[in-house]
Amino acid sequence: MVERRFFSTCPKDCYDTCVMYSYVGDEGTILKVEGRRDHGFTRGFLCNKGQKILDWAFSPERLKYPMKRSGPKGSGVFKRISWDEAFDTIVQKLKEVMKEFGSLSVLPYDYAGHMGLLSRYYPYRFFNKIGASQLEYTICSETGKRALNYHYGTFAGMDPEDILNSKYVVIWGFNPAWTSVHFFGLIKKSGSKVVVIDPIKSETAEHADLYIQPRPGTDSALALGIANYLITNNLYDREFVEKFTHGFDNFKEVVRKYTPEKVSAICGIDKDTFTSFSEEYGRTKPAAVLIGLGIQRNVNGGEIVRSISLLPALTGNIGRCGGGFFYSNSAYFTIDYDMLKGNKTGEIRRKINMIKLGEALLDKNLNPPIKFLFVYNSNPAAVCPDLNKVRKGLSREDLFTVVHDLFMTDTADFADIVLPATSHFETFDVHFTYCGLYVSVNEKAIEPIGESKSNFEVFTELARRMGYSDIIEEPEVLADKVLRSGTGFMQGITLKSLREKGFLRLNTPNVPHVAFCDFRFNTPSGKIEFYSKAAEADGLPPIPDYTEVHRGYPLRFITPFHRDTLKSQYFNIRSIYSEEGMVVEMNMEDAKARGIKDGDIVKVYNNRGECVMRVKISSRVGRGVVLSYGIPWPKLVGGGTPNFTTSSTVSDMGDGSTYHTNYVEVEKV
Ligand SMILES: Nc1nc2c(c(=O)[nH]1)N[C@H]1C(S)=C(S)[C@@H](COP(=O)(O)OP(=O)(O)OC[C@H]3O[C@@H](n4cnc5c(=O)[nH]c(N)nc54)[C@H](O)[C@@H]3O)O[C@H]1N2
Ligand SMILES: Nc1nc2c(c(=O)[nH]1)N[C@H]1C(S)=C(S)[C@@H](COP(=O)(O)OP(=O)(O)OC[C@H]3O[C@@H](n4cnc5c(=O)[nH]c(N)nc54)[C@H](O)[C@@H]3O)O[C@H]1N2
Ligand SMILES: [Mo]
Repeated sequence: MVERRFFSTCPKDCYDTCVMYSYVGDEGTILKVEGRRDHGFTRGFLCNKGQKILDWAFSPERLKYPMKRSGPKGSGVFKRISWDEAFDTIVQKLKEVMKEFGSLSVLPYDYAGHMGLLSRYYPYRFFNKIGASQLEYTICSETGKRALNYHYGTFAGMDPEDILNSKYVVIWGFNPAWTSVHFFGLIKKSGSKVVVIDPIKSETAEHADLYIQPRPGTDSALALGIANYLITNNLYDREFVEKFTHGFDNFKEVVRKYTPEKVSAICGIDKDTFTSFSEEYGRTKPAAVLIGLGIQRNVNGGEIVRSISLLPALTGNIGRCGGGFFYSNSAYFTIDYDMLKGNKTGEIRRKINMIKLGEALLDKNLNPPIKFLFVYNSNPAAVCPDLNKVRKGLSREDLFTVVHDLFMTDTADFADIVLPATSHFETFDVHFTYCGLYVSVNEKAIEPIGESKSNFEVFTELARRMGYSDIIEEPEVLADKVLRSGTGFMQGITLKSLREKGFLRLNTPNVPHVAFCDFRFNTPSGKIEFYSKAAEADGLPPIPDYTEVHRGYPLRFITPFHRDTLKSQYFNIRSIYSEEGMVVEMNMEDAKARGIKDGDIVKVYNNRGECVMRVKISSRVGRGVVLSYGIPWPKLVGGGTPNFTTSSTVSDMGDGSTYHTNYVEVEKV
């Protein structure tokens, strides 16, 4: 048998973006995938989901042909149609809606189902061309990005490979043992002392040298308290602060009130643990602070990230090998996104915040109303907060919905037209990451399964039928053009150079890259700003401070990611996700107080909705906190999922999601 080998990249929305080979046999099927050992960050190791990616790509449940609705909205009853009929229907309906209600009545709804540059951004050309409403991408990381920008002028931080040079690593509201296994591997390999700060004793925390369990949402007080301790005890880097920062004296005034006693009372942390940790952090260099994406999904998530981010500046860990902060590194990949997305200079159209999809669909005063929804790369009927509203909105008979996906998701059940999507094995793309500093290519290895089409093909054909030939390009030509538009560390990367090895490291001055090694900061003062005028201009305190969050129900419900699933993906693949039903973890005292025993079936509820789950009595959570991992498909679990209870309230900056600021009650059923 002849095997052919192709460059492949995992397209999932994960920090690691594994670079691999796919092997194709005689019959044109993928025989296996293999992680690339020569890749500096992912190093040949694949996570459980990556090892079983073929079970996902070749699942018998893959959608194989277009369908149109033949039952009531949301019933999931469809009948097969041809692509020709599907495209005709979409184009006709689009023209009709645009004529009657205007282009703003069209809303694309997408996120990160496929992270390839073309799969993700080329469709924007189409929606920019027609002048549709714009979706605000607030669901994941926006809050923290805004927060870091205020103080550093960017959110890009440490190269994960630089962690090998660290002596002390503080992992704050981040669970890399599950969500970034390669980064976690490097942290362990570094041999540095690891501290984990998280209200959940996560898998990452299980591996820590020191675990600190604050009350959820109180991290600002903790960080400002550490700052106060370091200043009071002369453990901060005075020289660095004088040379490279702005507003220190004002900062010092604000943090004064966060004495060890006060921090202990607010955060529920033992005073001695607090002081010995602060002491050790101040004395050990270089020290890294890894800020999770999970931690900022809170109503005060921006203030939390701002407060934490100032610690590396105070201790002079910035611009130093093995020191600094890490959050998301997507900002290192500087290309001409406007060209790729077809953005028109200066044009701002109506924006719809993606976490408020339910409200937007149900808003009687929205003018024009949303009449046409095109969903691709996303599964809002599972991943959005406040799902009762979302599902009610999607049920509107006067809303025309197209869903392009590989599977019949809950969202697809609400569609008028369902389109089958290809997996990455069936399409070409180019990938960046938000962690490791690499660009990689994903070659098309096999022909599409059934009649499925890639995002690129769908939007090319739609553009053709609408007469928008000016936005159409050949995928490889566009990919090369996009790479060549690169500036900074992207310079010199072309499709040809990328295809020689399948991946390339960014052209950073050092390997690993030392963030801020030039000590230049893209802020108004050119320094790290303890005091941010930009924040002030946005109506925020110029110096971060702690704010207490109002609670409606007694228990805080935290719903982070599961090891074996990827957001809502893989819940339908039994070989990858095999848990029976949903589990809510609860502290013994909280359970006792409610007459609940291990294994009981309970209802977790608030005024927005409910979900029925099995209780696991667990020491992973402290009093007042309940936990459930993963974002399952509602139709696969029945009885509701956590997102029926989560809130669409926006965060303090960037209008981001606030999944973890969610108060509930739990009751035996
Ligand atoms: N296996 C797997 N990996 C994934 C994903 C997946 O679904 N599965 N999803 C990917 C995506 S889209 C993302 S955005 C990243 C997210 O990556 P992470 O940020 O690691 O993931 P989360 O699980 O959302 O949250 C991390 C931690 O934040 C904590 N947290 C919540 N609120 C607070 C708080 O107030 N204070 C503190 N200190 N901690 C808090 C939670 O308890 C949780 O342990 O992971 C990516 N990787
Ligand atoms: N409770 C709770 N909910 C959360 C979060 C949380 O922490 N807690 N985190 C939030 C976060 S961080 C995120 S990023 C969002 C995730 O939001 P999404 O990005 O919407 O999540 P996915 O579950 O990955 O859904 C992507 C869909 O795209 C499909 N898809 C995959 N590849 C392709 C392709 O090539 N083409 C097309 N057309 N479709 C494709 C997949 O099959 C899948 O159904 O969820 C959020 N929801
Ligand atoms: Mo995310």
